[in-house]
Amino acid sequence: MTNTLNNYINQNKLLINNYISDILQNSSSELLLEAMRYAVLNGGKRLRGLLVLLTFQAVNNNSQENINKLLPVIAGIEYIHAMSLVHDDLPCMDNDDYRRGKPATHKQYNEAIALLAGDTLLIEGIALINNSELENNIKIQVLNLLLQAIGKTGMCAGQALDLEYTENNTSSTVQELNNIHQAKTVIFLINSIKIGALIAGASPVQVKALEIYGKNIGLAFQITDDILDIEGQEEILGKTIGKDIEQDKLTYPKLLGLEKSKQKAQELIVEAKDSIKNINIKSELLSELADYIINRKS
Ligand code: GRG
Repeated sequence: MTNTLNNYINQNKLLINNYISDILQNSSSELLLEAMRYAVLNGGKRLRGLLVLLTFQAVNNNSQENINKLLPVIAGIEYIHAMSLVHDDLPCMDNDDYRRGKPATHKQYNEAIALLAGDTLLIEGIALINNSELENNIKIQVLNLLLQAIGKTGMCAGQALDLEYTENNTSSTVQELNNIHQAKTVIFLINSIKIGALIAGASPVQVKALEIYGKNIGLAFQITDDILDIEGQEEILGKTIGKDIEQDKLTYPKLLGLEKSKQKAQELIVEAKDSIKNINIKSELLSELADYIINRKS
């Protein structure tokens, strides 16, 4: 990763984490609050939040102005991402004991509290955006993009398809796998980008190009996730590796092999970077982030 991107990520991750730590307070249940804070503040790359910020700033010519008005949106998105990880780790889902290098929330507390902490993060994530100071007309569009990314056409559907495949172990095609990845992971990444673009007042041409960027980095991100499950180092990745093979998950390496999967991810990143070259935005950091997506170790 370049120094510029590294500094950008570190500085803004700190901003996001401090903000979440400040606002995630007060619940009628101390235990619930503790589990929610554990789930959302226990590490993580903050990729979705950073995509909102990076896109907003790229469209706005790197302006530092108005970052504060984005923070509730970024935090809301990160709450919802964290809740998806908490639920994903539960025994009835992917059944993983570790997340972000620490015991999964249901291991640190118990399954019931983890379930409730996830539910509450989802509710509070939406509430954060609902109570933000965005203009009403923008706010409604932001909420719609978010809900579309996680509901019956998004993450929940993707997770259901994933579980269905694993249970039935039917033979599958790359197209079917792309549909699962698209719903489970990619739409959330695309819509985080679109949310940043929308708040920045991007033109329809810019939004379209950024959407193509998101689709490409999103799929490359998920393919890299599949590759890291085979080649990653557990202590850097922060979660159990080899789960996909153990559970006979449908993945890119399973369908194409490791080398072809890496090649595909690389091609997607080239396409992603090309798509945002000529749309009159400050695209350098978004381009660098695209490279980081496939070179990351965690
Ligand atoms: C949204 C209501 C609602 C329910 C969630 C459990 C579930 C339903 C969905 C699971 C979705 C899931 C876990 C997708 C995997 C996405 C993925 C690759 C996560 C890892 O993301 P990173 O690497 O994580 O950005 P960090 O830890 O860096 O934040």
